[in-house]
This record gives sequence, structure tokens and C-alpha cells, in this order.
Amino acid sequence: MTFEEAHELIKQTLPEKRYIHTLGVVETAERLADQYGENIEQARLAAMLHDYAKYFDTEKMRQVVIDEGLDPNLLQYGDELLHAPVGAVLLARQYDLDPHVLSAIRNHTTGEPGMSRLDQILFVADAIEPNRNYPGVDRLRTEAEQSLEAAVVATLRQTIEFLLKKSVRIFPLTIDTYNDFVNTP
Ligand code: DGI
Ligand code: FE
Ligand code: FE
Ligand code: FE
Repeated sequence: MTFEEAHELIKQTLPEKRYIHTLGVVETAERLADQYGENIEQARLAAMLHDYAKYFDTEKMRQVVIDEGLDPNLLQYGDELLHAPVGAVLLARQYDLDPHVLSAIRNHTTGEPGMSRLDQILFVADAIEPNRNYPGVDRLRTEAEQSLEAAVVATLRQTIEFLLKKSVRIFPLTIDTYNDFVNTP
């Protein structure tokens, strides 16, 4: 799938606000890929497609988790977790996409221990794109200019703090990713 095909698909699939967020992620992922020497075309494509399933029907996404044998724990936490792994599976079924691109889409909400540099770029870009506006986002932007890994840890910390404040369940993979990065010397 080319970037332009992905762009067309996303323009048709997502509502205006989410489409604008997506363009911000594309621009940010491209900049980070350039800065950290990763594949710019893969970063742009993963960013364009990352929220493909964001507004898909929750019941249908839960069914995809069951039918495709995805981690059944996904059904026991917030439904916000579904769109990343389900989006990756649905895109892989319909289009020819590089596994590196699919991996970044799949783990963009929680991260994953041992995630690739491309995965990290999408994970951070999603959190700091120019349309994001939450307390602490500017600190994350500064962090991302200095170290990609430090920005991943800072993004996970902010996500976990946000979840704690909301008193919602924290998906174990989010914690596993945090521990993995903090343990890395
Ligand atoms: O899709 P976006 O809004 O661009 O961003 P995202 O894919 O990072 O999703 C963020 C949402 O996911 C936000 O509502 C918090 C939720 N989330 C992230 N990690 C966890 C989580 N929800 C639960 N219950 N547990 C998690 O570990
Ligand atoms: Fe998302
Ligand atoms: Fe995110
Ligand atoms: Fe997003």
C-alpha cells in the first residue's frame, strides 16, 4: 500500500478531528525518523494508518480479538486498547503492508517490551503531535528532541499517571513496556 492510498483511505474513514490528529502524527513521525535515522517512508505510512480502527464498532472489534486469537486480556481492560491491535489485523487482511509498519500500528497505544525504533517513533509521535494539548506535553516534546528512549519512558509515565488519576485498569503490557525501558541501562 502506498502512502497516497493510505491517505485516501484514512481521509474517508476518520472524522475531521481524528484526521487532523493523524496528519500531525505523520509530520512528527517523519521528523523523528529523520532525526533518529529510521526509515522515513515506513514512519509516514505507519503514522497515517495508526488510528484506522479508532471508531470501529466496539463489539465488532471485540469479535476480531476472539476470531483472530489476539491476547484475550484485551477484552478485560478499556475498549480504547482495541483499535491498535485490531486495526493492524484488519489492515493486514486487506492490504499488502510491511511487517515493520504493522508492528508500529499494533503496539502504538501500549508499547511493547523490546519494541523497535520505528515502533518507538510512532508511539512518541502519537503523544506529542502539534495538535496534542495536555499538561506536560511540552516537556515530552523537549525530551523527544534529546533522546527517543527517554521520550518513550516519559510518555509511558504520563500515560500511567493519567490512567491512575482516572482510576481505570492499567493493561499489563503498558507496565511491562515501562519496566523494560526503565531497566535498559
Ligand atoms: O488513539 P489516540 O487517542 O491517538 O492515542 P492512543 O492510541 O495512545 O490511545 C490513548 C487511549 O488509550 C487513552 O484513552 C488511554 C488509553 N490507554 C492507554 N493505555 C492504557 C489505556 N487504557 C487502559 N485501560 N489501560 C492502559 O494501559
Ligand atoms: Fe491510537
Ligand atoms: Fe499513544
Ligand atoms: Fe493517535
